[in-house]
Amino acid sequence: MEKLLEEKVQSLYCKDIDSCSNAELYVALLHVTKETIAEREYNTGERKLYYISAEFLIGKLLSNNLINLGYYDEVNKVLAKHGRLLSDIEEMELEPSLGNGGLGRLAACFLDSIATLGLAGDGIGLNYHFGLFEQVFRDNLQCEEKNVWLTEDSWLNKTNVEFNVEFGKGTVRSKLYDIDVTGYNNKNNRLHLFDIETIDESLVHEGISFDKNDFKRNLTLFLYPDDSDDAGRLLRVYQQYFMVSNAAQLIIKETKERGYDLHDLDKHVCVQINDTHPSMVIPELIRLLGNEGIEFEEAQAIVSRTCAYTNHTILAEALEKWPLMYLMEVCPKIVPIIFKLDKKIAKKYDDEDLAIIDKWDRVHMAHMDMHYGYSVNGVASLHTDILKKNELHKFYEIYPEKFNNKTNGITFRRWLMHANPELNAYLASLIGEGYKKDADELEKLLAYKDDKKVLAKLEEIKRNNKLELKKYLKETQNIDVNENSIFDIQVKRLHEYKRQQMNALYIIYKYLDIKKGNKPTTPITMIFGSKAAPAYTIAKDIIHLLLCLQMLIENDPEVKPYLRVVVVENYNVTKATKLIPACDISEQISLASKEASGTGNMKFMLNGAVTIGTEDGANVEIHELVGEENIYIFGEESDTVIKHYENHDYVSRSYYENSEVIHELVDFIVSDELLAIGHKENLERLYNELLNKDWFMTLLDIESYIKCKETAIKDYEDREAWNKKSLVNIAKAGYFSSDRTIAEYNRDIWHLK
Ligand code: 26V
Repeated sequence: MEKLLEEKVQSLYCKDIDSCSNAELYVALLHVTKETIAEREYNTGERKLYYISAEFLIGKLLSNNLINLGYYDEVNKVLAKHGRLLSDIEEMELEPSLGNGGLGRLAACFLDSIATLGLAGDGIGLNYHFGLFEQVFRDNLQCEEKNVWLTEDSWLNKTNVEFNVEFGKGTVRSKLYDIDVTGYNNKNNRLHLFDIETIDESLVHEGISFDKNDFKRNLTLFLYPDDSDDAGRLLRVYQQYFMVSNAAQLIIKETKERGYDLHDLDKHVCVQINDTHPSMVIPELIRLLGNEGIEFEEAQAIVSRTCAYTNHTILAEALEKWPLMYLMEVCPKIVPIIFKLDKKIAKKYDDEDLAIIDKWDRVHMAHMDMHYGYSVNGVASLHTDILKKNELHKFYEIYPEKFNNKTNGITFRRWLMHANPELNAYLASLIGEGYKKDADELEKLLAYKDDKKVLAKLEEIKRNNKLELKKYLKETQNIDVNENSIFDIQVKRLHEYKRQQMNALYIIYKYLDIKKGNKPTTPITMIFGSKAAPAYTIAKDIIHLLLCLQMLIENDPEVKPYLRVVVVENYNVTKATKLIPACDISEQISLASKEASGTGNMKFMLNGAVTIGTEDGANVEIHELVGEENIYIFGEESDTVIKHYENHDYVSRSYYENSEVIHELVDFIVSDELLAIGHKENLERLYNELLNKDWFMTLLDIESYIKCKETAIKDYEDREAWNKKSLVNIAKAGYFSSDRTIAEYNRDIWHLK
């Protein structure tokens, strides 16, 4: 590697390594790594998977590719010889933000595991030029800016593949860019990102605003543009049809090139539909098979044996239903096919709840997937149970054999080996390298659960990671945190169901308690990171409250030594890799039944954080694995919550009126102290929301949450006992390797050889 790098900097800049800037070294390393990747083979197989997803939150790729190629340690050494750090060079890489959160990051972890397991499987998505917005705080409010990530030197490879995509109002020419996906000690796959030839970045004016009507120039500018107005929603349909039409054309082209008969498509191709964004691939594939001379009934049967659907949410508002009018404008050619698919169902089942097109002429994308795909899976055991029992019960009754669970996972290459090199090295020295290929081997760590030396070492590693984070927060946000405090972290998208507002109420509780003279033995640092959708008003108000609390405490010398609030700006994959290894308490406090799985919960556990959480999503499985004494569970369970919704009997105001504590905490949102810092309009709106709506039942669980968190904080004082909990969490995290998840997808759904 040293020689390759020396030659590269020579040829690019006529310099030696020592005289290169970090930016130059990054570009040189990018080229060397890409060339090394190009020397490896691609996975092939009788049957090939296409994982279609509107989001692939891949994060920076340099370190991960080096890990997967087996050059990570070597490159670190070479750079160290020249007095340089790979972590500094990595700072030069721009992070693509091609995803919103969990769903997109899951797709990225899956690509890593698919390649690592040696399976032939490519991703298909869109090449958003600015991805998800960059979050900037101004005046304690979230503002949005475009996120630039495309530069001349990048991981994208140009290809010669181009297709026509016909919309109702004209045809666009697509262009395909590929990013190679490296398997860990294995061959490569590809991430295919489609773009349009006529894209025009100059359409973007201030922040993230742009002309939403000109689809020939704006189609791939942003990920999920603001869907609070019709133009935004319509553009989303344009993006979706563009994605699946390209996907279907690519699948047919490659299948022919591989020498197979399209009548046998399902024997050689398998399509995983990641949430409903790519659902139109079903009618589009049927249409294209029709063009190839296969009549409708047969084409439909072939496609139904090819496509499988993953559901990622039970939130009704997140299940896509597109007005037929939109589809007629965007993709008129598949509308007759959707009609036919709907008619077949209507003939068989006289039940509006099962219809594809409802009486308001809305097309239910998930219904199309369930009727015309061969597999429907949820993403955690509780989630799949709720789908079967409640949300999708009628579909489960007619297609019980299609339903299955695939509990999510995360790639340990990024979330342990890259994010936490010190822990990774220590684990390898204790239990050998085996866990890197077989994550279950992490359980070998349990043999050391009473070993004082090991427990002390885990504590030392955690402290070093806190010091690293402290340095980073100082450099990036000029905030000085106390490395000897408890790091309590909630990082995830901002949504009311995730209940960051409940955590904010805890901060208020603690603040007032300290003011009363009850000082915590160990100081607490509450860290948040989250983006709110630009049009999601209450979510933005919650960010405002957190920023106001941060400011209130920063300016209060009485409280500051004991309690701090840090709101990290622009939370993304890069920041996650710095935050997660430094965490003591992992906040997973969604309203039970609402978080399909969560994957941050798994990343924290793997890095030795102890979870405080509800019995929701994959928390339930974490709880089962680590046992009662190694997790802090609170709050009402999903059955109770679901009943509250069914009976419409949750009234937040009565909790407020019946509890002095709750009363005091909620009132503080509009106290003189906070109004002096924040905006009346935002704080009052949030206050009223909690009192009059509180759709996600914050006040139902707040008291049990406070009690539980106080117990956790008290338990932290016995450091050895705490370190033991941390050890058990690491040891039991093996189940959440995405290698396990992908092996299950392959065993039960894909059947790739
Ligand atoms: C989408 C929307 C769109 C409209 C308004 C509100 C709303 C709320 C949530 C969503 C989520 C869409 C799907 C999604 O991202 N699901 C996440 O998938 C992760 C990977 O399976 C999983 O870990 C998370 O629990 C789940 O929320």
